[in-house]
Parts: sequence; C-alpha cells; structure tokens
Amino acid sequence: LLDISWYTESMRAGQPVQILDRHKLQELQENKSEVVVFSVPSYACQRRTTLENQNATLTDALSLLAENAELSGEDGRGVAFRRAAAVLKVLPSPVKSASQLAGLPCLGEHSLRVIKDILENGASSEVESTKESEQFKALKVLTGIFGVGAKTADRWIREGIHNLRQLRDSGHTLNRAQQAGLDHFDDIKQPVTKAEAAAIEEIVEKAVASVLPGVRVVLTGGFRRGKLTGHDVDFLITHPEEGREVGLMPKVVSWLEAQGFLLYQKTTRNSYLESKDGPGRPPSNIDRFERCLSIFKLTRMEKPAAEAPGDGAVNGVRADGQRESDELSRSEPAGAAADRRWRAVRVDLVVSPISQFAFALLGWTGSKLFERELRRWAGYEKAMSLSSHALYDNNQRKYLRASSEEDIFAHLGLEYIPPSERNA
Ligand code: DCT
Ligand code: MG
Repeated sequence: LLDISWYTESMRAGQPVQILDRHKLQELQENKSEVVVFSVPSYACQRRTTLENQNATLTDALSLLAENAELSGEDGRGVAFRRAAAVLKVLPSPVKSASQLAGLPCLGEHSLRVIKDILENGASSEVESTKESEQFKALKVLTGIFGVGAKTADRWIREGIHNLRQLRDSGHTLNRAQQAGLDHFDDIKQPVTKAEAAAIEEIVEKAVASVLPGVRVVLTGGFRRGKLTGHDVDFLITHPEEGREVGLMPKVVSWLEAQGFLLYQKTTRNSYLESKDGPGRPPSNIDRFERCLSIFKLTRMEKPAAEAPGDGAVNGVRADGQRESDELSRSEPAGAAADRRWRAVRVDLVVSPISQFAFALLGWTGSKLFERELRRWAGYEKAMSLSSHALYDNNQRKYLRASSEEDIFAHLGLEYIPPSERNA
C-alpha cells in the first residue's frame, strides 16, 4: 500500500522524498508490504522539526526513556531514544503500524520495540514500569531541585533519600544553589510562560541599557524556537563594538540586585581564549562565556497555578497520579504560593563578544538534540569542530568566521534551518 498522502504532504513541506524504482515497488507490492515513500535524512540538523508533532504519544514515551537513561548516567542510551523520538517528530501523519517505519533512520531495536508495544497494546510496559519506579521518581524530584545533578541525586537515593522531606531531615549541608533551589522548588517546577519570559526580557533590557548603551539582548533557548513555555528563560547579550562587552555582566547583575530582581545568582567568568584553547578544547558542548545562572523574583502576572485550573490537574490529582497536595514533593504548604505576589523564575544570562555572537546564538537556541547533531555533522561529515564560540576546519586548519547563523549553516554545507524548525 503506497501511502501517497505522506508523499504529497512531505513534497509540499519541502522534505526530501525518496522515490522507489518501479521494480522495487512492484516487489514490495507483490509481497503486500506497506511502503513508506518518505525519506528522512539521518542527522536532525538536516531536517525541519516544528513544534507540530503528529506522534506525541510515541515521542513522549521515548523521551521518558531518554530522560531515565540520562538521569541514570547512560548517556548513549539517552541519545539513542532522543534520536528515535526526533525522527517520529518529523513524520507528517500519525504512525499506525510499525511497518510504516521501515527505512527510517535512527530507529534502533529497543526504540522499535517500545513503538510496537504502544501501537499494538496502547502502552509500553517498559515506559509504564519506569514511570512507576521509585528510583525514577526519586531522581525526578531530586534533580528537579536547581543545583542538584544526577550524580548528587543518585548518591542521596543510595542513602535512602527519595523526597524533599527526607532531604530536609537528612541534615545534609546544601550549597547555596541547592538551598535556593529547595527554597523555590514549587515555583521553579512550574513552567515559565511566554508572557513571563517577555516580562523578564523587559527587565533585562532595562538593566543592560542603564549600564551600557547600545547593548543587544536576544531571547534564546526554547522561546526563540517558538515554544509557549519553558523550564527557564535564556538570554544572550552582546555589544556591536568588540570588547565593549567586557565587564558587562557584573554591572548588569549589580543593577538587577539593587532593584531587588534577584533571589539567587552565580556568575562565572569568560574563560575562552581562541589562541590558547584551540578548536574542540574544551569538550565542544561546554561553552565558556561569561554566564550568570540566576533565579529572578518576578511579579505575578496572573492567578497563581495553585488557584488556576488547567495545568492538567483534575480534582487535585495530576495526570501523573500524584496528589497535588503531596507535601513530600512540595517546598511550602499548599496554597502558600498563592498568597505571594511574586514567583521565582530560572533565568540564564550569557555575554558574548560580537565576533562569536553568531556561534553563541546558534548554540544557545537549541534544541539540545539539534545542537548535538550539528556538532556531530560538523565532526563526522565535514571534519570541522563546532562550538558556541567558533567553527574550525581541520582540513584547512583555520577558523571559519561567521556573522550570522546562515553563514554557519553555509560553512557546514547544510540548508539553513530557522529556529522554529530546530525543535528536534
Ligand atoms: N544547550 C546545549 N547543550 C546543553 C545545554 C544547553 O546545547 N547541554 C543549549 C541548547 C538550548 C539552550 O542551550 C538552552 O538550554 P535549556 O534552557 O536547557 O533548553 P531549552 O531548549 O531552552 O529548554 P526549556 O524550554 O525547557 O528551557
Ligand atoms: Mg531554556
């Protein structure tokens, strides 16, 4: 059965389509197999992935397994699930049978088993048991605390700490970030809305304008890709005159602090020096811009989530089955947040010199998988090293300059993909 609707839809969407030759087609038809005439390039950075997803059930399941693998320190498995989910995100219609997936890249045995399970039984036993596992639930709660990574969470779990109350009772000394994370746990786990991101953008604009005129602020991360909510708000800051950005961050932070906008902040200095570090060092996915990890105190824009329905809670029971009032995973009594006129929001500020701005913008726009795939493409297909600072051509032994994201895609021999289509 030739699925012509996928074919035409994908043609219209500008997706590359593989047309099977007559003999191959005849052979497949004689064997009565379903043919998917839809070819998907194997690197996510070669594809256009919008937020429209026809296979959310499948991609949610694979993303959950990816998250579990990442939290368990199994990065390789995590990436495999992320890649599989990303391929399903570009399919123009819901998958009805696993046979439609023949020939698609990045779908490994394990991912296919999960997909088949869902298509045939309505759910994947592995996903369901992961969701219910104490280990996964504890990892989720503990790493949900700002400043707590998978390693720390795992150490605590092995000491019998599975929730916030047990953490408090344990008498562990928390560092400043973790203490702030625990203090603002309930707020931080609430998604940040686009309106809230815009309000914070206004504050940041005001801060930079008052310390140095001419500074440019760009909202990056998920919001630049068109997402309606995020777990934080990411900003990239630069100045059109190279060098003027030096020393900017401490001034911006002081201004924000003086105005009472910061509940927590930690600034790290810029440690990137092209001449000293050379390409690909440090590991290209860690960038070394002057960066401020912060928690903003934002005046509430609407009814707090505790009062407003519509966050998936029905009669106090969330979609994940946990009671809303579960004090083990709250940092303050139910309803307390509703009395406050402000909420805590995670904000990341990054300062880049204008000469590296295009690379920083590309690197900080994401998605994480899209970035990873760009770097993999650069390395494997082009013998280049890409970071959020620079692009180095290993064959020509030189840095390739870029003043826009378009320049970088061109250097990499890739079709330009706008931010709204980088949602892999
Ligand atoms: N980034 C990356 N690799 C990482 C971390 C981040 O390439 N290990 C880039 C990609 C996205 C950007 O930085 C911002 O990171 P997040 O805020 O974690 O991602 P996001 O897409 O903005 O997600 P959210 O909408 O939940 O904030
Ligand atoms: Mg973000």
